[in-house]
Amino acid sequence: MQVPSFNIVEKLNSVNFGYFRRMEIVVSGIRSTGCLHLGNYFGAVQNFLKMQEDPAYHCYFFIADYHSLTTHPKPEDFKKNTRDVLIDYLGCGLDPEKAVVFAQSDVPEIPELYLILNMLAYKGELERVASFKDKVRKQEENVNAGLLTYPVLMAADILIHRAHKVPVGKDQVQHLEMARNFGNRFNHLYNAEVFPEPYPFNFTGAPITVPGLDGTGKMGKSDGNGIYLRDGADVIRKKVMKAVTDSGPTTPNSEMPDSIKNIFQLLTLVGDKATVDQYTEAYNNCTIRYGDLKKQLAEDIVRFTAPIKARIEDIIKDTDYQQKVLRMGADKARASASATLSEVRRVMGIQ
Ligand code: AQP
Repeated sequence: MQVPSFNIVEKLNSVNFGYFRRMEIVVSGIRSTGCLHLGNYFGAVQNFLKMQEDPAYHCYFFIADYHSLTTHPKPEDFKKNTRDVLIDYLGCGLDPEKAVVFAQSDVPEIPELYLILNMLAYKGELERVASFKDKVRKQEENVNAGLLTYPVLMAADILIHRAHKVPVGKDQVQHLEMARNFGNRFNHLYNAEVFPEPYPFNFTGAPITVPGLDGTGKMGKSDGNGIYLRDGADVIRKKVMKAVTDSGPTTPNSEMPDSIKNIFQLLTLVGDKATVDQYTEAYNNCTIRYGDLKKQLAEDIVRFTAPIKARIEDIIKDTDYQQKVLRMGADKARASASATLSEVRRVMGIQ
């Protein structure tokens, strides 16, 4: 593992942001393939909110709208999709005065770095990526090169700001390992310490996966199992009441099946400890009623998302503010990105 010494990191950061010297750079983004759900919130955004408040970090949070092109959105939807993620970010509490909030498509330095990193990424390793294999299974009629090189574009997103920490859910950990590989290969090939190694970050320790309630694994936009921050109370109640369960435990302290674990995991995220303990005890002594558990979970989700939803509704109306945030973010992101790209071009002999 090649970890740049503090002096190098300090020097690199001081190239971009003299006054942010000693801060760690944080970068993360969410694809504009739909509004944000609880998986995006607890896997990623919750950490963004804490990191933007922490003086140890200088944060870049972006809308990964180029990443959405793998599924060919209609031109008339492209900008709206970008705005939807922006609005949800702001509704969650991202503060453009504390973090750089920007759209990926406003920073042309990212695709240039992507092109360069593509020369260091090998077909075999890209084909082995779990998310690629998953997409090949799910959309076999559209296995385009953008899908294959998704981890390279993600590496460019991260390396362009020379990030140290990347708050992401568990599904992105493999991509991040590739970003480290590409950055290290670049440093090695050009005998230059341009890129520090970026690592996944989660305040709770290890990156998490928020499950869906259909018993099939992670909550996802394209899996049709999302509970969205914008969902109204009735929609949330309906979705939760449909959660997959079984006939209930018959022996005390029995192992929970995955579908029940998923309900408890969500309850742990949105509810209080006493409630989780109460239902765990009821499960363990076989008195649990899943209908009550689901009602509790639904009400806790409604309570949790209501203030976010209210802010989203206000921000939706304020298109000038949205525009202003994107413009300000683009300026700041480009300042950082162009400093990195100049260094990249210089060490490669391009300029
Ligand atoms: N279920 C999840 N649990 C924890 N973290 C999650 N993330 C997404 N779903 C979960 C995290 O959210 C960030 C954005 O990821 P993304 O842009 O790749 O979102 P996504 O993959 O579009 O989410 P979906 O909902 O799964 O979309 P589809 O279905 O289109 O692929 C990342 O940090 C991710 O870890």
